[in-house]
Amino acid sequence: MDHLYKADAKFFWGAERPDDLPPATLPEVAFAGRSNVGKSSLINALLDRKHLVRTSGTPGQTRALNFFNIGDRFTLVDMPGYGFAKASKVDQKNWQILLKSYLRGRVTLRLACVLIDARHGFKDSDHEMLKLLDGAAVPTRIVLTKADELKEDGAGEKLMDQMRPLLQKHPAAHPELILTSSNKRTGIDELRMAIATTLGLS
Ligand SMILES: Nc1nc2c(ncn2[C@@H]2O[C@H](COP(=O)(O)OP(=O)(O)OP(=O)(O)O)[C@@H](O)[C@H]2O)c(=O)[nH]1
Ligand SMILES: [Mg+2]
Repeated sequence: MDHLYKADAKFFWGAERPDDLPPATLPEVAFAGRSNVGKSSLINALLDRKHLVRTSGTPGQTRALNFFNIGDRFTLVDMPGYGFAKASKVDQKNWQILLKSYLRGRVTLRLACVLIDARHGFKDSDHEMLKLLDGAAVPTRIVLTKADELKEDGAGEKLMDQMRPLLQKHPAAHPELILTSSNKRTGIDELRMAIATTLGLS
């Protein structure tokens, strides 16, 4: 399975508008989540590259849908974050339109990974995203990020126990969560496996 992620990874398209998407060919996995939750970092960790995707401590770093071809077998899509209060109203509106139209209409989209900061749990904007994915019937995995920032032993397990019942309201969401840290590489193999299994790739 690991060779799937060790293949050549190439950025090939940045979409800033809904009418500017690349042709729908390979199966796609999209990474969504609030601004600064760690989407771009997690993609780098999955692919074992430090700087393939730009990351930043400043929220709102990723402004387009960025498409990466992974060994001509599948496509990873890094999305702009939502819930970024400091972005201008016009930018927020445009990103929303872009995210919605992509997630609702993309025939090759096989999996959405929705990232949640393990320190904060679900926010309203995350439930909105999950509702959108339910409506579009896009299989969804919830991925907790920044587990290395949890101070107490067992805090990750405790959070997952609290969140699991909330997932029952979201039919597109897989019932189990994945706890990760891109910094410490926790949960990366588990996420790799979940993606490969969903795409039917080995
Ligand atoms: N402690 C810790 N920090 C992380 C981890 N992953 C990402 N970060 C930090 O979180 C910040 C945001 O990371 P990004 O990967 O750029 O987040 P993003 O979700 O792509 O952000 P936007 O593109 O702005 O929506 C950076 O300062 C990262 O270094 C992690 O596993 N642990
Ligand atoms: Mg980003």
